[in-house]
Amino acid sequence: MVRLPDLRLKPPVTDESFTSPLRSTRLTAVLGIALGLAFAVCFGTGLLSHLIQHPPAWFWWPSRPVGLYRATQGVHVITGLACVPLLGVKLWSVYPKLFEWPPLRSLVHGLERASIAVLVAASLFQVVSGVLNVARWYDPMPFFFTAGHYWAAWLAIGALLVHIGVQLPVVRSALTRPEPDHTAPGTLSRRGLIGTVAATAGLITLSTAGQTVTPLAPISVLAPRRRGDDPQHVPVNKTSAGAGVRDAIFAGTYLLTVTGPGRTVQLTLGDLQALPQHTVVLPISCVEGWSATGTWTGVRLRDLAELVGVDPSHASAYVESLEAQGRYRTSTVAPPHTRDPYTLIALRLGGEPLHPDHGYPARLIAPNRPGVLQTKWISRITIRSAS
Ligand code: HEM
Ligand SMILES: Nc1nc2c(c(=O)[nH]1)N[C@H]1C(S)=C(S)[C@@H](COP(=O)(O)O)O[C@H]1N2
Ligand SMILES: [Mo]
Repeated sequence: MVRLPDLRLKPPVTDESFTSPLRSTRLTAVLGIALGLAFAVCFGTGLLSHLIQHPPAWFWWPSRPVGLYRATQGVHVITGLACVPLLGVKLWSVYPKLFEWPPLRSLVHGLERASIAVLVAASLFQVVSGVLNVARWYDPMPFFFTAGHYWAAWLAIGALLVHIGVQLPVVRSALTRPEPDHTAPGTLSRRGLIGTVAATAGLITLSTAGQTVTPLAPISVLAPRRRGDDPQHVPVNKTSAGAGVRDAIFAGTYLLTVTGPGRTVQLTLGDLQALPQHTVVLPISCVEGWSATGTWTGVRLRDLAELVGVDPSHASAYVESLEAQGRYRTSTVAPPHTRDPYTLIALRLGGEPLHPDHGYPARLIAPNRPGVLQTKWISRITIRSAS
C-alpha cells in the first residue's frame, strides 16, 4: 500500500516552546488593567496639552490655578515613564500567542489580529518616542516628534478600545476564578513578578519625578532635567546663542513695539522699567515634563493693552520674539491669560535682570501655560480686542 505524505501544515513552534510557569491569563489581566489605566491617563493629559497649544474655537483654558498645566503634564510624563516596565512585561506575558496555530482562523479573527498589530506598534512607538523626547535626543526621529506622537496616540487608544472589548470576558473570568500558581518553591512567584514590576515602575517614578516635584529633586538621578547650575535656578530650554539673538539683545537698541487696533507705541528697556512693576511667583512648565518655580518681576500685559487703548478684560495678544527662526518664536495669549494680572512681560527673575538665556531684555510669563508658549526675547506684541 502506498502512503501519501502528510501535507497538512504543522505549527513551527508549539506550546512546549514556552516554559515559564509565570505566564498566566491572570497575570496578563492584572498587567493589562494597570497598563490600560496608565494609557488612559497619558491619553487624557496628552490630548489636553495638545488642545492648549493648538486651541480649536470651542476650547477654553483658564489661567488659574497657576500650576494646573504643571501638574497635568508632570503626570503625563511620570505615568508615561512608568509604562516602560509595564509594557515590557505585558508583551512578554503574551508573546507566545504570536505563534498560535493556525495564524488565521476567520475574517473576524484576522481583524482582531490586525488590531493587535496596530496596538503593539503604536504603544511601542509612544513609549520610545516619548522617552527620546524627554531625553532631548531627537536624532533617531526623522519626523516632527509632536505630530507623530499625537497621531500614534489616536491609533493606540482606538486599538486599545477594540482590544478591551474583545478581552473583557477573558479578563473577568481570569479575575473571578483564581488560577493556581504553578511556580516551583524558591523561584519567582507570580505575585513576586507583579511586585517586581510595580517596584520598578515606582523606582522610575521616584528617580524622575523630581524634575517637577521639588521635594523629590535630590533623588532624581534619572531625570533629564535636574535643578543644577542653571542660571537663576531655572533650567534653560533654548539659549540666547542657540536662538541667534545675542547681537540684537546686547546692541543697546532694544525696542518693544506694542500695537493696538488704533495705536502703536515703542518702548525702550528704560520705558518698560518706568512703568508700574509687579512681582509674581509662577512656574515654567515645559511640555517635556520638567518644571521650576521662579519669582518674576515686570509689566502687566493688561497694562500694555490699556496703553494702546484696548479694554484688557476682552483682549488677546500675539507675541513675537527677536529670534528670526524657530518653532517657538511666537505665541498667542488668549483672553483669560491676557486679562490675568499675573501675566507679565517679565524683566527680572529672582530679583535680578533676566539672564540672556531666560529671555533678556523681556520675556512673557503667564500662569497655567506650557513653557513653549512663554516666549523669550520679545520684540513685538499685537493686541486685539476680543469682544
Ligand atoms: C514613556 C511614555 C511617554 C512619554 C515620556 C511621553 C512624553 C510626552 C511629551 C514630552 C509630550 C509633549 C510633546 C510636545 O508638546 O512637544 C507628550 C505629548 C503627548 N502625549 Fe505622550 N508620552 C508618553 C506616552 C504617551 C502615551 C502612552 C500616550 C497615549 C496613548 C501619549 C499621548 C500623548 C499626546 C496625545 C500628546 C499631545 C501631543 C501634541 O501636543 O500634539 N503619550 N508626551
Ligand atoms: N523665542 C523663544 N522663546 C521660547 C523658546 C524658544 O525656543 N524660543 N522655548 C520655549 C520653551 S519650550 C520653554 S520650556 C521655555 C523655557 O524657558 P527658560 O529657558 O527660561 O526656562 O521657553 C520658551 N520660550
Ligand atoms: Mo519647553
